Order: sequence, then structure tokens, then C-alpha cells
Amino acid sequence: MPDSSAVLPGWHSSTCPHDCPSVCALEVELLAEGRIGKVRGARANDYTAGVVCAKVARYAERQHHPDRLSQPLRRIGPKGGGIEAFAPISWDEALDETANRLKAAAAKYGPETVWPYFYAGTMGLVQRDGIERLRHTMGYSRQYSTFCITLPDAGWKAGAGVKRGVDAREIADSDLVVVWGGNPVSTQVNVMTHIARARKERGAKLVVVDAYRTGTAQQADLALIVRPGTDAALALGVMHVLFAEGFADRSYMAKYTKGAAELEAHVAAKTPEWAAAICGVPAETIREFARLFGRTKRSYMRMGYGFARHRNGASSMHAASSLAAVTGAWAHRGGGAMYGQSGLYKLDKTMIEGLDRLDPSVRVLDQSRIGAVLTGDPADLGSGPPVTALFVQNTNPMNVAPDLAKVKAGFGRDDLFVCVHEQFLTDTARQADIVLPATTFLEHDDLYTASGHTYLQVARKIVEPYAQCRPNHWVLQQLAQRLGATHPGFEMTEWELVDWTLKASGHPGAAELHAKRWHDCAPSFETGHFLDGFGHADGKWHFTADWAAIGPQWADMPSLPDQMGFDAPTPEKPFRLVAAPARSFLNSTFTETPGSQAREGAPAALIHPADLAEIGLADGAEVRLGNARASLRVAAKAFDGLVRGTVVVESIWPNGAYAEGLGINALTAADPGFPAGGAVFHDTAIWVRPA
Ligand SMILES: Nc1nc2c(c(=O)[nH]1)N[C@H]1C(S)=C(S)[C@@H](COP(=O)(O)OP(=O)(O)OC[C@H]3O[C@@H](n4cnc5c(=O)[nH]c(N)nc54)[C@H](O)[C@@H]3O)O[C@H]1N2
Ligand SMILES: Nc1nc2c(c(=O)[nH]1)N[C@H]1C(S)=C(S)[C@@H](COP(=O)(O)OP(=O)(O)OC[C@H]3O[C@@H](n4cnc5c(=O)[nH]c(N)nc54)[C@H](O)[C@@H]3O)O[C@H]1N2
Ligand code: SF4
Ligand SMILES: [Mo]
Repeated sequence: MPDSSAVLPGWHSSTCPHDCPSVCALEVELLAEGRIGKVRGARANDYTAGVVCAKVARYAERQHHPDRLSQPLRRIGPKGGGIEAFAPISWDEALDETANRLKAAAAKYGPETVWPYFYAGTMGLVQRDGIERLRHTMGYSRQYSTFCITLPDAGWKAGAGVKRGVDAREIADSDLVVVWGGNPVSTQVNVMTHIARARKERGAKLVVVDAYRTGTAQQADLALIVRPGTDAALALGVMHVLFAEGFADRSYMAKYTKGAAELEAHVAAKTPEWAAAICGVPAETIREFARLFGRTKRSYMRMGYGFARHRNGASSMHAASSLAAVTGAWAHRGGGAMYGQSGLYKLDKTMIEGLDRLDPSVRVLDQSRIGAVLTGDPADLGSGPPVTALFVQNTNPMNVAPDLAKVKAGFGRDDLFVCVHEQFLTDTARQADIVLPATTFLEHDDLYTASGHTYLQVARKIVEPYAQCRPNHWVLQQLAQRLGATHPGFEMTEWELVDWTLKASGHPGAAELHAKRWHDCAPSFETGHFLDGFGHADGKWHFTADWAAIGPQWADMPSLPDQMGFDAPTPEKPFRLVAAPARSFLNSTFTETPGSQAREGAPAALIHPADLAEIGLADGAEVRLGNARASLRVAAKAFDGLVRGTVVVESIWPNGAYAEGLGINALTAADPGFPAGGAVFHDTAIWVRPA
């Protein structure tokens, strides 16, 4: 690859940086004027297979959006205001002021008063995780990242012992694909490509388990629509049938699992009728699914994240993913289960994250509890000082974090300094004292792993940064210089960090990987199917979970799969809210693009027609959704693809899309899920009233 200043018009390879399991291999059209044209999926990559989602195909809308931040800004008006509340300043002024404020805060309270705060706006490892190097070299408060994977990870690892599973390309060899608690039509479209192939070539069946009839469920041969948070009950009902009707593979279980006899005894009483009363799926449908799954050795379970975003989510993931170990589907091509592949890459992140400088005695703050942290909850702050300075990259907590009213109260504090590095003036940037303009993935270099497939990819910048935008790495280098943070990682370019990380991890170096476009880290069939042992020391799938080994809040968790509690409906709050991802947004990203806005319209609450009638509301009427935390107005949409009592608001709309200026996460709780924490975005009891 020549120096990026010499990138010529035409098609260039890249990688989608967004927080999506697909991590598509991209081809980006560079037009003559340095502008981006079309974006398409790489056909030569056998996972991406030439397909990308519509929102990224339209990336030019985002890249060249008139509202992209173009220069550093200082706030001169009230917090929460628009662009008129800010005045342009120079990069030197912005960086000096930020460094001075962080220094002053640390001088007053010690370094733990500063909280570098980030998540996965870009999934590139250098631009996403470099902030950890600044944190560790300065001794700033650490972050426990709980928005996304904490709950599903805990549940998966309880069974499998390691985070990897059967290669998604094997879906093409499956006779039955079960998409459980995820909505790939919206959230990782490439899964559907491989499912379509299996259906066309093998007549494979598709079963979808979800809390509402999603786009994915609409394509299914059999859709099981559950009450939110009740997947463990459903799984137990299915297991009951598998054992009772001779579908359990006892020789597989004897060799590869722990706790099979206890499980069999335990599910003997968990009949489909018992399960149906809890999960809302008719007993006959549970039997139909169990028999189909039991008969089909090549059954592939694609486990989603969504059904684990409940207080009991880890336990639900463990229960549902255990089905493949009962039938021994794992032993067959096209059979088994997969939730994520991140355990495959084994990257040495020392240089990117400054792990050699991590001091384990420094306090850890929970990302999802940012509201409680910023409002000074002693349980969250521990014995440490208040947080008086935040430096934010790659995340939009004023929109995506739970318990949003508390988050807003925290950001509203006068004694809190906030610097936000962003591509757009997000809800979070609107709270900042200093706003810094960030590059997009087309304007910087990075390295990408994937959750949904097995390829490592690198991507180089294709266009020069827009206006005064700068990469995360450059901003960290500049701050490090001003703060006196020294680490070899700050001396390296992005590309050198990529190269160091790849080579230190035993992978091809940056140039070699760039030339070959992607590098497959898939293990052998035997390892991929755990035929040489699962990840636990005993090499077994654990039906009996050792929750105590995973997190501190284990005491109330059943070791064998069982139905645990959640934010249960009450007479005052009879509904359960699921705030599932909208197809044309990616978390809070793409809410700014005209194409996505046109497709999504406005926020709406999907409510069962019988529930609407009972409340005395017509389709399209304004309703108010609420609980003890907050309430908000939204239009009701009659929808019969859910169990009565469920309300779905596809998300995450900017706060300004709601009449009273606070979005859906005003209703969600920041309570940590069991046993190791994790946000519970789909586990919310609410009331529904006429607005
Ligand atoms: N109600 C509800 N809430 C949810 C969820 C839900 O399902 N329902 N899902 C949760 C989940 S799973 C997640 S992962 C979180 C996601 O929460 P976030 O990670 O905060 O969401 P994103 O919108 O993906 O990205 C945040 C920001 O990163 C910025 N960004 C992108 N690239 C760069 C870059 O290179 N540099 C800088 N400085 N900024 C960049 C984008 O402009 C964007 O504003 O939301 C959680 N919140
Ligand atoms: N278009 C789009 N794509 C995205 C995102 C986005 O916001 N929009 N977000 C990205 C991110 S950060 C992530 S982590 C992934 C997440 O991708 P998914 O694995 O799809 O997970 P979720 O987005 O949390 O929710 C998916 C589904 O879980 C269902 N669900 C909720 N509660 C339950 C339950 O109790 N039981 C069952 N069976 N189903 C339930 C919801 O109805 C929803 O259809 O998607 C990524 N891709
Ligand atoms: S499907 Fe996911 S990885 Fe692929 S282009 Fe869309 S957002 Fe990016
Ligand atoms: Mo996520």
C-alpha cells in the first residue's frame, strides 16, 4: 500500500468499524474529488459475501454530512444546547485547556477523580482502546465495560468455558438454524446470507426465538415469541421433551458434559405446560420445536445478545445454549452453537492499552452506572474521590446509558469538567465543556477482530481527515505530551501499533495482512466443535454452572438451568418494555443520516391491540410509558406479534426525538445483572397510560 496521501480514485478495501458482530470486509469507492461514493461488501470474503447493511452502503451520507464536527469547540452557553451554545477554538487551546483541567482535578482529588470513558463507536482496536493507555499511565479511574457483552459472556462461559463457537460459515451446512434472542435481519445481516444458502441448498429450517415478531422472525419457519426474560423456562420445557422422548444423546453427554444426570432429573418436572405458563409460547409449539431440534443433528444455534439483557440474562444464556449439548449437535458439521468468536484472536494488547502500566489497586467504576457515579453514589465511588473530570471517546452515554435522568443530573453538575471527542454533536457532546472533532474510519488506520466471524482485518485511511478532525490516537498522543504521560505506545503511529500488536501475537504483520486483506483465525473442525474439549479445566460443557467463579452476585443463581426472576410486572406496572435495536440505526449512530431517518420515521411503542383496547386507546394514539424513574410520550402502534403485556420501542433515538427531551433509557434501570453485572436494557417493568 503506498502512502495514503497517494490514494487514488477507484475502489479501496476497508473494514466496517461499527459495533456489529458482522465486521464486514468493505470495498469503498473513492471519487475524484476525495469524496466517498458507494460502499459495498467484499465478494471475495466468504463471510461478508458481498453483502452489507443499507445504512453502511449509504455511508457517504454520514461521511459528508453537513453536521459533522469540523473544529474544536468550547461551550459558551447552557449544557444540553445545540451548536449555538459553542464557540470555535484552536486545537492548541482545546488540548491545553483539557490537559489543564485534568491536571487541576487530579491535583485537588488525586488521579482517580479523572474518568476516561469510552465504548465501541469504532471497534478498531487502536482508536477504541488507546484511551486505556492514557488511563493506566496516569492512574486514572478504571472502567468496567458493562453496556453490552457482560451478561451474555457470563452465561456463555458458564457452559462453554471460553468465548468461541462453531464457525458461522458452517450455517450453510446446517439443516436447522435457531436464532435465539437476536435479530440479524437488523443487527448483523450477513447471518441471513448464510441461512439463505442453507435453506436453498439443503432445505434447512429456521427457528427464531424473540420477544416480538422481528424482521428475522417474519422469515422463520417457526417463530417462538416469548415473554421478555423467560427464555430459561422455554429452554427447560424443550429439554424436558428432549429427555422424555429419546432425543438426548447420552453417549455425547457422558463424554463431553458435566451434570447431565442432575439436569435430566431436574427437567423431569419442567413440562412444556409448565414452561408455557411462564414464557407464553403454547406447549404444543414448544413440543414441535423440541422434536424438530431433537431430530436434527445438524442444528446450529446462533445465540443473540438481546435475550441476555435482563437481570437473569446470564442464566438464560446458559440455559438456552445448553440445548446443543443435550442433543450432541456439537459433534456434527453445521451443528453446535455460537455466541461470539472473540476468544479466537488472542491478541497481545500491551502496547495499545498500556497494560504494563495497569495498577490493579486503582478503583474500577461501572460504565453502565455512570448516572450513579456522577451523582456521587457512595456504593459506586467506593472509598475514592468524586469524579470531577470526564474524557469521553467513542460513546454517547447521555443517550445509550441506562437510568438516563440520573445520567443527565450527573452531567449537569457545575463542578464536573467534560471533554468529548466525537464525529457529531451528540447528546453527550452537548454536555461537554470542550468538544473535539474526530475522524471516521475512512480517515485513519486500524486493526479489527470480529465477534461474528473469524477474520482479522486491517484498514488504512482512504481520505484525508475532514476539516480539522483528528484520530483518537493523535488526541491521546497530544494529551499524553501535555500531561507528562510516557509510554512507548504514544511514540508510535497507528500503523506501527497495528504492526506491533499483530507480530507480538504471532499473526502476519500489518503490511502482509493489508496485502492479503484478511487473515482467518478459524481453528480446526475438531477444536471449533470442542471435540478436543470445552474451555473448562475438565474439558466439559457445564450444565451445572459455577457462577461463583464468574462474578460476586451468584448466591441467588441456580446452578442448573432454571427460570430466575427479573423486573416482574406488578398491578402498578403491568407491562414489560423491550428497547430493541432499530434496523436503520446502530445504537445511537446513523440517527443523523437522512436515509436512516426516512426509514425509521419517529419513535413508536409496539403494543398488542388487545392491550390498547383495554387501555381505551386507538392505533396511533399518543401514550405515556413510565415507571418510578421517569415517563415519556410516544405514539402507540398496534402490533400483534408479541405476547400481551410486552411493549417494544425500537431504539436508540436521540433524546430530542422525544417531546420532553429524554429518550427511552430514562425508563431502563442501571441495576447490574447477575452474577457479574451488565446492563439490563430489555428488563423494564412499566405502566402505559393515555398521554
Ligand atoms: N435502550 C437501549 N440502550 C442500549 C442498547 C439497547 O439495545 N437498547 N444497546 C446497548 C449496547 S449493546 C451498546 S454496545 C451501547 C452502545 O453505545 P455507544 O458505544 O455509545 O454507541 P454508538 O452509537 O455505537 O457509538 C457512540 C459514538 O461513537 C462515535 N464514534 C465512532 N467512531 C469514532 C471514532 O473513531 N472516534 C471518536 N472519538 N468517536 C467515534 C459515534 O459518532 C457515536 O456517537 O448502547 C447500549 N444502549
Ligand atoms: N441495526 C442495528 N444493528 C446493530 C445494533 C443496532 O443498534 N442497530 N447494535 C449493535 C450492537 S452494539 C449489538 S451488541 C448487536 C446486538 O444484536 P442482537 O444480538 O440482535 O441483540 P439485541 O440488539 O440486544 O436484541 C436483539 C433481540 O433480542 C430480543 N429480546 C429482548 N429480550 C428478549 C428476551 O427476553 N427473550 C428473547 N428471546 N428475545 C429477547 C429483542 O426483541 C431483539 O429482537 O447488534 C449490533 N448491530
Ligand atoms: S452489517 Fe454490521 S459490520 Fe456490516 S456494514 Fe452493516 S454495520 Fe457494518
Ligand atoms: Mo452492543
